[in-house]
Amino acid sequence: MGPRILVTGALGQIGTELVVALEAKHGRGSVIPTDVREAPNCRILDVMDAEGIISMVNDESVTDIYHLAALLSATGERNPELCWKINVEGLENIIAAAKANNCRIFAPSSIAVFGPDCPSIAPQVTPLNPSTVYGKTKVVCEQLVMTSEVDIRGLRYPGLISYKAPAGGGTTDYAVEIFHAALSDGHYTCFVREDTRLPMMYMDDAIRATLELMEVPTEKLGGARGGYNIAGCSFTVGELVASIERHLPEFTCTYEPDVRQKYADSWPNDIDDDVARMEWGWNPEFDLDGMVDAMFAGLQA
Ligand code: NAD
Ligand code: AKB
Repeated sequence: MGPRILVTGALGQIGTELVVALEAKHGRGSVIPTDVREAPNCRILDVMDAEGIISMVNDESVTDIYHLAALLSATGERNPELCWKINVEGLENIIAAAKANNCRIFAPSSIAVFGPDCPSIAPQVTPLNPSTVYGKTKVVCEQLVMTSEVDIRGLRYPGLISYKAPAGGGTTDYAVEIFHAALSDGHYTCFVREDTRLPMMYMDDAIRATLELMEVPTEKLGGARGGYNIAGCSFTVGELVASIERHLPEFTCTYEPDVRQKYADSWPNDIDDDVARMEWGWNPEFDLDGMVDAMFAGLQA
């Protein structure tokens, strides 16, 4: 018997690509995509519905849960109570169902766990004092991962860049929106300053990291299991614009920072991912230009 894989939040930016990758790896019938929103080939599952999760896990003999349902930073700051409920209580509900059925869980964390007191290159182990509610929920989720008796693993994803699904209400969304605006209008008005530097990653690297982490035998994973730092490429918006101009020399970008500038400023510039590299061989493939080339190839195809 192969795995039976439940994916929550499957219609989001990551789920759209992770479901396809899991189906390619384990077979189409092995994956059960779910979301609170309706869509073809996706079952309705609200992660606030504790009983509903237990029933689905039981009825479908689920062995692995990829728990992607969450509210991201910008949406979360607008709805702090809902963000806490969906992110923290949602994970608690998933853990309860997994415990009763001996399932493994993948529960992603974020660079949002770091706060303004973090060094500009974030170490794996450092005080976690985020200033956003979203970041606080991710710190609590990492603690839940480490204190539950279930096999749960997490990655501190950087801002993820992809073309197959829109970004889901985060601060790093500008690095996705800019490509669509560049191709449709030749211009983008960016909501953070030109010199804003954040850790980012192309989606293919993020999906590969996720699949690789879930392959590692439990005994090989250390204290970073709740959220391994993984680095992709780190760049300023100005550097991103320059890379886009290699494809579109006429492209222009202007800057009108809004409240999301504050969240971006509270996060580190880059990530030290030595622990992930040493413990399970993490190695990113996409640098800034490689990511930009892949985005243009994907969007123009
Ligand atoms: P997203 O916002 O694109 O997708 C989240 C999905 O969850 C949506 O399809 C939404 O409909 C669904 N959802 C919301 N409330 C729900 C509920 N109550 N029950 C079930 N589903 C619900 O998010 P994403 O970018 O795919 O992120 C997935 C995970 O990865 C989240 O935990 C996020 O914090 C983390 N992460 C993402 C990024 C990134 O840049 N995308 C970076 C760091 C961490
Ligand atoms: C966001 O900007 O909220 C997300 C994240 C880095 O967690 N992309």
